[in-house]
Amino acid sequence: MTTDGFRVLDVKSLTEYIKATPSLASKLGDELDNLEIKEVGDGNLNFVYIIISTSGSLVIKQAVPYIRLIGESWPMTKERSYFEATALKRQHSLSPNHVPEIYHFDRTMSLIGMRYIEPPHIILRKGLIVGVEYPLLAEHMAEFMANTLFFTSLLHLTTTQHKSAVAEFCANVELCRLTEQVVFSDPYKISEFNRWTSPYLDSDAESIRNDKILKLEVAELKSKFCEKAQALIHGDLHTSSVMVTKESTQVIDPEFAFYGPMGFDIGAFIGNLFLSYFAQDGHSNNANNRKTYKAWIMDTVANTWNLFYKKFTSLWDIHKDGPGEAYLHEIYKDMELWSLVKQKFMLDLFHDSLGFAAAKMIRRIVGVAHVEDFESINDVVKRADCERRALDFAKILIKKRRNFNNITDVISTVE
Ligand code: ADP
Ligand code: SR1
Ligand code: MG
Ligand code: MG
Repeated sequence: MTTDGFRVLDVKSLTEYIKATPSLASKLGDELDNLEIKEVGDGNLNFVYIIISTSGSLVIKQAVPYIRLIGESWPMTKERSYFEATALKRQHSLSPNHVPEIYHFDRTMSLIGMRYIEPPHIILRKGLIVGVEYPLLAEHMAEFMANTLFFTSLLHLTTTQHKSAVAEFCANVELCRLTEQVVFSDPYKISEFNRWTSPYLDSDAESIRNDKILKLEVAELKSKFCEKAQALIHGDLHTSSVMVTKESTQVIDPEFAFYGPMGFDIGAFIGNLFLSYFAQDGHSNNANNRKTYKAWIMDTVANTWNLFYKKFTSLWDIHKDGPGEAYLHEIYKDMELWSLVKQKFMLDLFHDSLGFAAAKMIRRIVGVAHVEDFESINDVVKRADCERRALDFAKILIKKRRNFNNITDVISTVE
């Protein structure tokens, strides 16, 4: 027990905790004698337990005061749990079909109780590695992003509402600083935390550190990440933050949430689909060359952006004379001007999304935290080839992003 009342729970103490917490016990039908408890945390930061009784189930997620992937040598505030709980509640209210319900939050214990997203749901990244198609993924992710980003932005909020929400999430400083470091800084300098498929990518990593134009573009993206409080973003929307079946899509793990640039979420998701695309050649074999699957991934990238565009602009149209203070109806009601405003906003957002997508790709290949898409390719030469192609594409994407006017042109470049 620490002086602040926090203690790390284990299977035994978790049972006692649940017994003493009516909001959790009731989700298990108050059948607490033979609980099945399993720690399943495979993420980088926290501990996650699945708890099943004869009449119910739930998930408990507890933050510890360090980064699990690294260990106690890299301390990290456990207050991240507060921001995760607050964001989960807000996102669940805005996109109830795609965000699990929260049952309980204990700030002292940095502990969240939430819905168990039951099998056959699996982590999307794992489905992409084995080559499963998810026909509704793009539609669902577009809906999640359109709802959570539109309704928390100045397109829907007054500046007073927006400022107070920005202020609350401003305190998620340590998690933002972690992203600033591992996404926008470390990959571009020598850092003890960086790693890559060495020696095959040694010169690729070095050329990233020496690429002046690339570093100029990354500085612009970093400044947007730090300064553009556009909407409540998830902040870590990669393919391991999404659980799926063919019919259902659930977004988890928003502990990095804060008011930041919308393109950071769209880019994280699309960038991780690109990573999966480039990893496919490492998973192909004689029985399946993954060609059809790669085409499906590219369709999903295109559909995600196009459906997001449609849903987001349609929310904007519906609420054009609502409380949002960014573009007051009185000033922008002229049809031609209204159309120009939307076109410009969406094109800027598209370019931001492409830039962030590329930055997120680069960090996963030469930074501290890698992705299973590549790590599970056992043949290192093959893996390095896949990673190099992904890096080369990401560099083009960052540098040339403003030349793209639509997602089809981006996909032609990938292919
Ligand atoms: P971290 O913040 O450490 O990355 P995550 O929230 O991503 O933790 O959770 C880690 C793992 O726990 C996920 O990959 C998933 O397998 C499992 N998990 C997390 N939340 C749930 C949930 N609500 N239902 C089912 N499994 C979950
Ligand atoms: C030490 S960096 C750990 C990474 O894992 C999280 O999921 C975030 O992506 C973070 O950058
Ligand atoms: Mg996670
Ligand atoms: Mg997390």
